[in-house]
Amino acid sequence: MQLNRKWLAVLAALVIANVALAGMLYARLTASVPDPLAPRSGFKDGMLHVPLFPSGDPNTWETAPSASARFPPGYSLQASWTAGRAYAGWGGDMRYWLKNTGPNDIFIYGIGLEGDWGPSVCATVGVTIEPGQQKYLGMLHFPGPDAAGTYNFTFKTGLLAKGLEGDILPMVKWLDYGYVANAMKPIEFRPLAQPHQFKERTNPAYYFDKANRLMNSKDTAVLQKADDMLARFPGQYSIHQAAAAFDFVHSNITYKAEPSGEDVWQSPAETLSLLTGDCEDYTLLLAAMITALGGTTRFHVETDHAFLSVYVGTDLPAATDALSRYYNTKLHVASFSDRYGYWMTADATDSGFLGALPLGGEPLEASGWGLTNTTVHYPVDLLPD
Ligand SMILES: [Ca+2]
Repeated sequence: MQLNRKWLAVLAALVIANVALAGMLYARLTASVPDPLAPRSGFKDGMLHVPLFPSGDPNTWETAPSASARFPPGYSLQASWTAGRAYAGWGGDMRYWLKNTGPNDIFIYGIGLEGDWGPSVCATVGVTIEPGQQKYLGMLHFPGPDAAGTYNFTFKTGLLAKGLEGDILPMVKWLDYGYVANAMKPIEFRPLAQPHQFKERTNPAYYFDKANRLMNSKDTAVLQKADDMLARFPGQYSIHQAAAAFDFVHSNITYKAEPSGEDVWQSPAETLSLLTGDCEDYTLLLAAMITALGGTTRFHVETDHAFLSVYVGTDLPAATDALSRYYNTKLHVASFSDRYGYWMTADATDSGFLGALPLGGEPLEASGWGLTNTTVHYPVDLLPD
């Protein structure tokens, strides 16, 4: 009996101690887990930098040889291209490469696209392609039809071919073949979308802290890459430099999906050394390069995706025109706007150019565009470090 009472007392003491401990733990847990979506204060006036919008053509094309041949030397070409998502009422874009599969040098002075839905767009270029070589010729942006559906287009190439003429003293002569067309190809234009509801929070603590901690624009490897952009586009921070940074990340980083359930964010330096990554890694690297060049960017979190936007100030038409000169084609761009001005979308993981619709962004039936495949949108200001 005595023993039982003793045990009961011990048990009671243990229960009390447990309850007290649980209470302390609860108090500690609730006190130390702040709301991960609590807003951080982001940009302040004077922190943002507008890029320059150079008025010149930043592309350096070769001069076309004069055409004086009397006999056709012959040529053989193989075209390849990548196309972005195309929408009725908005348009689409294609990047274009050409391989010289014949025995003679060729010179390409123009590329064009003709669609059976109406438009005909072309761009002046100047590129020599030797036998066996493949070269990038640039991008064409084209308007879309009014109605969604499958249409056909023809790619056109303005070309000269080189040959030798004369028996005793053979001379190099070029023949102008004009614009030659390849076979008709199908292209699908998607319909305009309906607006979509999602939760929006600006600068939520969890993402703000993580993205700002990792985005280091002072890293040596990042600065070196930024210097490469500056060598090609010297001078003050310009939209051409931002586009060159976009093109670098878009073309040189290989997409590597993470095992399901994992979500490791690489620093820009890590991504530069691995040359692989997924969406947030592409986004942080591009952010660091543009910040190193002197620009201002914002990180956008969606349900299963992340992309960047680049601050371009208040004159969106001037920004679009300068960017169109860089890409050598008249662009249709997507942007966000806020009290500071416009933020051009920059989804280097998924889109073909700076200003293209990001993954999950679609043109809307009413007007403009919107995010249509996400339940959240968290814009995160990336403060210069
Ligand atoms: Ca990752």
